Amino acid sequence: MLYLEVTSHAEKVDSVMLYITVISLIFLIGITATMLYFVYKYNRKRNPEAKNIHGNFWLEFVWIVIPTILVLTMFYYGYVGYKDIKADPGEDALTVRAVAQMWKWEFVYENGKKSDTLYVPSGKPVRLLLVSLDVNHSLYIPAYRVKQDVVLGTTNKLIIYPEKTGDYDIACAEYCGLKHSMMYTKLRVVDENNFNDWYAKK
Ligand SMILES: [Cu+2]
Repeated sequence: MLYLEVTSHAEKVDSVMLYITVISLIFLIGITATMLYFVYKYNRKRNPEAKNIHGNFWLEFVWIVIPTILVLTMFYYGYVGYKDIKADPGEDALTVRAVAQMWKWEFVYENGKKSDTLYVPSGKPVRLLLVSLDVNHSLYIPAYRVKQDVVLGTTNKLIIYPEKTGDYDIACAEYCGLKHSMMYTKLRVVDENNFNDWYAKK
């Protein structure tokens, strides 16, 4: 790929993106070429009299079946990626409540620990429970290719699988007022020992 992917989910999302872009490009070039060819072939000088065509079963069959199959494959790959961030990872996952409010994030852990940075251990799934205290927000981690709305009155779920250690941006991706564009924080992925030390500290 063109740039480094930090999770296998990000890799999948980028592949789907590439797949859809390539199919769209092939159609763009094909349709434009056909259109130009028809403009040339059927202009008034060459074809002074218009002919009516009433139908062509096989042509219609092909242009319905091929796009349907292509769109279904796009849907399938999208669905596989969607399952990653929605299917519950089970007992050994770390659960963190992500609390959004104008214009900051707070992360609350199972032992009561609170942080404005999202600390997570690498190699362990994290179940984020997203809640809002005021208006709608959206938790967006560009490097992970995940984004989920944080809706007032509901608890939305987002599953992430941190792999490579490092710092990654977390942004708010739903316009939520004056300082929306400053509603940034970090996802900090550390190895398990470092995480346990941090987690145990008051
Ligand atoms: Cu926001």
